[in-house]
Amino acid sequence: MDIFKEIAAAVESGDLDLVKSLTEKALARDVSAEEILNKALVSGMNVIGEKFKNMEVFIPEVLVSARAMNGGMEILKPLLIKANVKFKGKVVIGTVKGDLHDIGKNIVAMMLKGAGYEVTDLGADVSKEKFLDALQKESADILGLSALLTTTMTYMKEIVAALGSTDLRAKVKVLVGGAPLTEAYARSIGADGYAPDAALAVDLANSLLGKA
Ligand code: B1M
Repeated sequence: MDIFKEIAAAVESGDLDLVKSLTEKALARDVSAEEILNKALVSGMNVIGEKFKNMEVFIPEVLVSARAMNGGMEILKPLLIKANVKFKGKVVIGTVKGDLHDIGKNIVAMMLKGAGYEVTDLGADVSKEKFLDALQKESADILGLSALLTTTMTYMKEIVAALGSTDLRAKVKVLVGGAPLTEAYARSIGADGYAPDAALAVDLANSLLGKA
């Protein structure tokens, strides 16, 4: 098996130590960080994303694979930054103000990273001011909003409205999700898209930015 397939398989099986050691091994063989990212880490995570979509694996497996992929990413990150590797796009994500539920949002953030996005995760209980600051600072392409409570999902409307009053709105696509949300609700608040789960959030991000 070539080293890319070995790393991808280790991501799939969620073996963090193996992902890290194989990533180091590939770098020692002068394989570029970009190739390891795309042909191994992202490719392994894509397989998990597809399996999750098809209900062949479930949230615990996705989390374990994402953690393993992140282990490899941590090793590659300084090299990717140095090499000025192009990410697919920049995402600012968070759970909205008043809401502490962050498990689903964390999965979405990890899957987006796994798919080649640069992700700034603002955590939970995030105000509109904090989202707008981060979008400006990061020159982000996508704003990802998560909410798990019927009482906090309404705050998304305020965030989209606040964004709409700035020049940023022309560039930033708004992607929303969380158990109480629906496509119709997303449309009613002026979001660009709604995803019911993390794998579909990646598909939607790709289609909003016109990426493969
Ligand atoms: Co709370 N809680 N909780 N809770 N909690 C729910 C959401 C609830 C449905 C339970 C219930 O009553 N049956 C209910 C909400 C009811 C409602 O609003 N109608 C509820 C409540 C009421 C509360 C409190 C108010 C309870 C209290 O204190 N009286 C309180 C509120 C605290 C607050 O936020 N201010 C509270 C607290 C908590 C804990 C802190 C104990 C804990 C959260 C821990 C944490 O997240 N760090 C917790 C938990 C764990 C839950 C349940 C059990 C599980 C939520 C979860 O993590 N699901 C939940 C009941 C349930 O759902 N069965 C419940 C797994 C996760 C992977 O799924 O988050 O849906 P989910 O994410 C999915 C998709 O939605 C989507 O992709 C993810 C992965 O596939 N998605 C996105 C999510 N974000 C996305 C963003 C996207 C795209 C897709 O684009 C950006």
